[in-house]
Amino acid sequence: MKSLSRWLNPSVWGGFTPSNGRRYEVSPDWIESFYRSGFVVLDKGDEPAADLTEIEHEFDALVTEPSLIHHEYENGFYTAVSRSTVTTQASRFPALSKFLGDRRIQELIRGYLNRFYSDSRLVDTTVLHEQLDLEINSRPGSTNNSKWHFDRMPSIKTCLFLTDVSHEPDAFLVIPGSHFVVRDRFLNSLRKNPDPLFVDNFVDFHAPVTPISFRIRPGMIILFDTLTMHRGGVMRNDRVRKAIRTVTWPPRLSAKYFTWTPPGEEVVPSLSFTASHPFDRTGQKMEDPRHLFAG
Ligand SMILES: O=C(O)CCC(=O)C(=O)O
Ligand SMILES: [Fe+2]
Repeated sequence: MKSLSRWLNPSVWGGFTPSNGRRYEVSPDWIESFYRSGFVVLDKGDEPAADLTEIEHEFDALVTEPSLIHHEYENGFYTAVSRSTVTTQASRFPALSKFLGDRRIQELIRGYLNRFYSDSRLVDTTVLHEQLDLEINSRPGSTNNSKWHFDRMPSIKTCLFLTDVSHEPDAFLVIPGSHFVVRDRFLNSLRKNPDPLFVDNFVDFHAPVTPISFRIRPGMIILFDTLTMHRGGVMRNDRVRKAIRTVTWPPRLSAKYFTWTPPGEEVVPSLSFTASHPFDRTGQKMEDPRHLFAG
């Protein structure tokens, strides 16, 4: 890899944009950078994080909401919420609804997906931010996702960090361009078994790699293609890390999604790795036929 700086396209971003008509242009450069690296960063810079306090209150209400299912891990707590739970109660969750309605983020996701589908109607009808994963880590040690991996359910995740984890040097890491390497492997696996839950997605590298490690400030947003190799950091102390990750599933798992056009310059890293799935898959099954490989 020549230089890391060409992967980074941090864009100063001034808060959520109202969805009521004002037109937002997302620069084609951002989408190109997203396509080539597998992620894009929206950094608020030093601006006061106006909406963040509100979002954190709404986050706290959802993670203690008795009607939702909460999961507790060794070093974390996690609640999955559907988009409609938030948007049908927009008066209870106004700040989260505004975040979900942010035009610039929506255009980035659609612009990105359009690079992988020739029929834009598929992308136009995709439900953006269909699920929200709310996670709290509060103890030192590994989080639930601290090993290098790519996700078995391909998606675009929009991560919004609510608390200051800039003191954690490795709060979140990605390997730029690795999504192109993973796409080929993924497609080969799906051709043998159309169920993505059987893809081996934890990665052991045979040689050192050069990841990007983010210094994460509150309000920072990282969008990433979950086929990009990534991992959460290891918490060094007991300060709280609160993060929202929205999940946008691609419209259809077809070969089209996994075959890519070369980005025009040498941006695909050479990665030598073995993939495995070191956890028990008994009882796991696709709930939704959309997520099965359609060939
Ligand atoms: O930030 C993290 O903990 C990693 C999250 C992750 O692996 C994921 O959301 O797919
Ligand atoms: Fe992941």
